[in-house]
Amino acid sequence: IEHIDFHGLPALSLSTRAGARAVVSLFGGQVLSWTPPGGGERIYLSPTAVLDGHTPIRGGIPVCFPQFAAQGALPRHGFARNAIWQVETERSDDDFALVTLGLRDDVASRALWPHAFHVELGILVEDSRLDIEIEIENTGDAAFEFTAALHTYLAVREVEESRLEGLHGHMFHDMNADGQVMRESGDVVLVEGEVDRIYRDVKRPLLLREYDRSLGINTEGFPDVVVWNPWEERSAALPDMPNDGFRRMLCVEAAAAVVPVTLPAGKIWLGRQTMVAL
Ligand code: TA6
Repeated sequence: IEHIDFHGLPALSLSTRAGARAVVSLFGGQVLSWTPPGGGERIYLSPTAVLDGHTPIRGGIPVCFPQFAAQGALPRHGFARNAIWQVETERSDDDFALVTLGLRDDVASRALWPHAFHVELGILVEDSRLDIEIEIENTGDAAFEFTAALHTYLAVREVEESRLEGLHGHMFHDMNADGQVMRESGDVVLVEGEVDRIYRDVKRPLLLREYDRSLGINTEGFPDVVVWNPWEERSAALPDMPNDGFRRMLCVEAAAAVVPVTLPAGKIWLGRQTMVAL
């Protein structure tokens, strides 16, 4: 585990003897890169992402908390993605590297959201696996509600040739059609246009298949899966993504988005997303 400067942002580099590596920015508590041993990059980071330490970083794995998207009065996707996280623990061995980052309420967060909390984000690199665990603790004396997501931007060779398996039969809210509820009828989800969907109650593991590699995705605690690709027009309208950026990415996000989580005082909520490069 090394403390590095990533284009001006303080970051941690986690690596193993077998050659796995991940980069995590303290701004946002955001994974920016992950390469399993002997493999290519699995996380999309926009080449035109703004790395000024204020603007949310386009790409990587933004942490959306305490609000997913624009579901409430907070800034889009909450404030955790533009907060500075603290390093809480670092542990490593030849075979694994684990860091935990922490975020607590402060004057700025309380001005937006009047609750006391401690979020602990554990990032583990081991073998061909990247495991992210988020623990949200209510450190105040009254219950609060939140929505959250690990807004994972997966790197793909060519989005139109990628197939996402495991969502067949699931209900989803189509965010491109005013949240209309539909049932997934396909065996695989193919991206051939703008996609912004929240799949509910997903308990099965997912598999993202590409022509020469695959990625297994497992979650715990997060009931929903968000699948997002901005496609041509919206990608071109995003100032921090190249015009053809949408071809190189697919967001498959572990989320608690549809039904807010109510967390009583003193309690901890846990969510986990594990990705395995195949
Ligand atoms: O997770 C999907 C989504 O909520 C989309 O609606 C899309 O706008 C995306 O997130 C990116 O949001 P951002 O605020 O980072 O531009």
